[in-house]
Amino acid sequence: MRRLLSIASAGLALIAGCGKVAPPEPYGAIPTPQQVEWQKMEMNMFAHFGPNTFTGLEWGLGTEAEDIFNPTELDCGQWASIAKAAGFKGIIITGKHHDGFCLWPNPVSTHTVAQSPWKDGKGDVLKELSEACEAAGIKFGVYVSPWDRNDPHYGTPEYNNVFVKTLESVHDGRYGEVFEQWFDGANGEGPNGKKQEYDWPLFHETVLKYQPKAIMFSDTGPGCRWVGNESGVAGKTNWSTLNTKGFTPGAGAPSRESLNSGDVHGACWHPAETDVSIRPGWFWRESENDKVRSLKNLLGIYYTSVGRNSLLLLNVPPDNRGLIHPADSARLMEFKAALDEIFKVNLADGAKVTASDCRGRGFKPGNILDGNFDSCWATKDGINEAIITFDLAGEKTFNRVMIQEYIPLGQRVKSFSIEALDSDGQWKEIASETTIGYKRIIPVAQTTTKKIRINLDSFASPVINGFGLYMDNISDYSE
Ligand code: FUL
Repeated sequence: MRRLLSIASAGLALIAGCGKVAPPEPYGAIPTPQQVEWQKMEMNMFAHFGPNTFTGLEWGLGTEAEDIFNPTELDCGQWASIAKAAGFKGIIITGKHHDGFCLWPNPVSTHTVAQSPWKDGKGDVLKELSEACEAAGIKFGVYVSPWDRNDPHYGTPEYNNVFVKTLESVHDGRYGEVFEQWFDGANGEGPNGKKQEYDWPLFHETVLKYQPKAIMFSDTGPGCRWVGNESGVAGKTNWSTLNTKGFTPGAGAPSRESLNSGDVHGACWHPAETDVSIRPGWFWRESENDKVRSLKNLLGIYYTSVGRNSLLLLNVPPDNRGLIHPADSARLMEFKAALDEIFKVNLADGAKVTASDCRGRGFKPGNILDGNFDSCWATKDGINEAIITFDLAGEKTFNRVMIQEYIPLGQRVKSFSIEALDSDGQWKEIASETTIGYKRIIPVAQTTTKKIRINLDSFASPVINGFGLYMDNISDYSE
């Protein structure tokens, strides 16, 4: 019997030997499955809305009377359908900004929609927006500012408990799943002139207790990190890894450079989120209706955020009626139409893909073009430098090159260059870059060629799962 069993297991081993080879070991810090899903969202909408929408301030004082909040035509269904049509996968709303006013009836505050005349104090913006997002098939997220210029407890240890209760009333399930909690690091003075010592571990623990899948944004994650500026520009070198030991959000944050570029070999997977407003301010004001970013400006931001291994969080602030103003929605539709047009045809489709090395069955170079996120090309262990060649289906003309690393196994490529075969049969370098990550889109000079190749230098076997060549006739963006 024992002999039979060992023959059977030898047979199984043989069959296994003919199967797919094992994937490379993960390298360095790696994302959680939620972080991978979050990164795939690529573009989300930010919605700054609250008393400032009615006063024109950027930072409310906290002393605004509650009756200032009275949108006449609030329609979260309109926000959600515009966001969806614009290609955003989720909306993050300022449930509470620094002025402390809560867009939901927060039971531990007396400075909320419940004290406002809007819907006779029976309204709840978070409820309306979460339901509208669900109906539109996009995700719902919140910004809840720890800095509070209204709460009388702010500046005392008790405030941390009040803030925990505030978080609980957003995250306990009454608004369904919250995909992202946005923690602003701002830590100014409260009504009594004191600053607060935030209990970050307690805040994080509270969110995760109710929303274990939520991504938490701050200068130090733990889900994703601030990109270090509010102008829409991630670093050309952009590691999704960051060292956070000894740092805190806000005044104790890592340097802006670190936030912008991440840290090579950083201990934590904290990918960059690029938050930027479509208008000069974060909140809507009448005087800025004619200052909405141009289409070309938005496309530039797309390249410097999504195109640089970052998620784009574009702020589109609803107006004082509670609607997205036509100036913003029209621009968003132009933006979406332009992205659709630019990325409609992948000129690399149909190419014959070869590589200087292949890990084996299951990792063939052709996987790069199959459109499946989870199928990729990789080299054998120990082969960290490699060349992938795309023999295009005829001569193609393009000015954008897109490449993707399979991030569930970490961010592995440290540098790469792109070469195109010129009409004399010589390889000519058209780009030389550092990091790739989830997605990199490189603007290159307009190039016409039959063959293109990527030279990769990696910390461990490179693992590539996407590649594209595109012609952008709209943005004229270059670096
Ligand atoms: C900043 C805030 O102070 C701004 O008002 C805005 O909310 C921006 C997104 O984050 O830190």
